[in-house]
Amino acid sequence: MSRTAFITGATSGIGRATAFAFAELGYRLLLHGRRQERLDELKEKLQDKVEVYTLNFDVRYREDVEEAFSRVPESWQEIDILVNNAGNAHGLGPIQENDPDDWDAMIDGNVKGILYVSKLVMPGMIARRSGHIINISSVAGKQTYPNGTVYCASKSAVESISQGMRMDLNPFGVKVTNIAPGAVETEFSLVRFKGDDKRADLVYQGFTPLSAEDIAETITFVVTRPPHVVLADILIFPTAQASAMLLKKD
Ligand code: NDP
Ligand code: 8X3
Repeated sequence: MSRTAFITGATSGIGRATAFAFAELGYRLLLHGRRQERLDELKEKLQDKVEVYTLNFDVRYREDVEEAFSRVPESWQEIDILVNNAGNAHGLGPIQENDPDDWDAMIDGNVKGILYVSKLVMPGMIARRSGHIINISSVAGKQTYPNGTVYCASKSAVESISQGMRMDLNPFGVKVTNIAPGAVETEFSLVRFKGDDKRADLVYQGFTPLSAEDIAETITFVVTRPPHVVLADILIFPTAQASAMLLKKD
């Protein structure tokens, strides 16, 4: 049977591009998101190539995650590759002015979401003594920037989770890769700025940002290394970027 990959947040951006890239590799795809019409569209587009099963839940709610996963047919529960990608930033501003609802969305979505999903997938990987978990962190997890405190904190937590997971899963031969992108043009900024598309577009003006496909290509490289090789931690920038804050714009 082909290998099975579970991608969270496959309805947009990096997750969606990774679904297409993994279809080229012939993986069976367990694709997740909250926007059902996008999941249906993905299934429609990819199912001629590979088997697709879609899952709709909000990663912030443990019971919903568990309930949705319990309904996944047994044949789909043997997951070889988990891409913990679902996540977003909500708001950009000084911490003293932040909306606490945005904190909840980021801490619950970006941190607890990874834990809840991984908790369900890790036992199978441990039992089979194989598997690969890829956590999508960010440069924001390595360098905090002003006005992004809580998003940065949430991605900093992802960095720690990746390190800890790698150690805890090491006895079982399960690989863990942390990928920390810089600026990637997706719906990320549209979500961060709550639908303000003009403000979102400005983020990517004056330089060539990474595309979702650039990250998908990186993930493809990561999962196609030989069994004895794991890429532990990858920081990937557009050429115009040198740090979380330093971007050479025209
Ligand atoms: P997008 O907004 O394009 O995609 C985010 C995806 O995550 C969507 O599929 C969305 O699906 C899903 N998602 C978000 N929150 C939840 C939730 N609570 N429950 C379930 N699904 C959720 O952004 P990107 O592709 O850019 O983001 C993907 C990952 O990459 C994120 O973790 C982000 O932090 C990280 N990243 C992005 C960078 C960038 O510059 N774009 C740079 C560094 C890291 P739906 O709305 O259908 O649920
Ligand atoms: C997304 C990149 O720099 O906007 O994680 O935080 S950044």
